[in-house]
Amino acid sequence: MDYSLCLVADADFFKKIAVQGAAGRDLLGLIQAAVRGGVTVVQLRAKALCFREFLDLGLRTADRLAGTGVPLIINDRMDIALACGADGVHLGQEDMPLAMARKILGGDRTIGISVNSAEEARAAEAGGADYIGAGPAFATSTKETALPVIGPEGVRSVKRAVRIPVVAIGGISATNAAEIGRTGADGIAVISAILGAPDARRAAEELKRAFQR
Ligand code: TZP
Ligand code: MG
Repeated sequence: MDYSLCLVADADFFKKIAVQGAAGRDLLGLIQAAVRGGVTVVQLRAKALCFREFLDLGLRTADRLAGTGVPLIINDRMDIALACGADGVHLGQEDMPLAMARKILGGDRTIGISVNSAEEARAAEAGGADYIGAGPAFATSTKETALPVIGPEGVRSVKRAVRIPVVAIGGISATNAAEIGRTGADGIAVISAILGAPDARRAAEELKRAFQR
C-alpha cells in the first residue's frame, strides 16, 4: 500500500472551519479531484454524522474510488467499515482495541493506529497494526486535541521505533511537507491542506511534490 499522500476526508470539516467559499462544497467531488491530484489513500472521518449518513457517504465514496486503486479506510467506526466494504479502519487510542478490531476485520484488511509517542507505536506494531498515524506533527486547529505536538523529531522517533509504515498527521501543508519527508516517514495525512484549498487537485499535486523532495 502506498501511504505517501493520505486524504482524511472529514465530513465535519466545513462545519468546523470557516473556510471562505467552502460552505456546502461537495466532499465526494473534492475526494475525486484530490485522487486525480495523486492522493493514494482516502480515510473517511465523520464524527457528527449518524449511521445512515455515514453509511451513505461511505458507499458513495467506495463507488467513486472503485477502479482507481486508492483504498478506502474508515475512521473510528468498525460498523461503517464492515457495512460499506471498506479496505480498513483507522483507530485512535480511545477507540476499539486493536486486538478486537483485528478479530472482527480479519487479517486481510488494513488497520491503522494513531499514536502520539514511540511507545504507543511499538505497542500498535506488536498488536498487529498495519500502519501508524503519528501526530499531531504540527499545531492544527482542525482537531481539538489535548495531545502534545510531536514535531518532525517526534515523527522521526516513531519511525525509528517501528518497521510498519508511518504516516504523519496534523498541520501538514505544502510548506512543511518536505520537513516531514526528511524524517523518513512513509507518508503524510492531511485534512485542511486539501479540503480547505481552492483547488483540491492542485493542492494534492503540490503536497506530493513537496513531500517527495
Ligand atoms: N489527528 C491528529 S491531527 C488531526 C487528526 C485527525 C487533524 C489534521 O488536520 P489538518 O487540517 O491536516 O491539520
Ligand atoms: Mg478515533
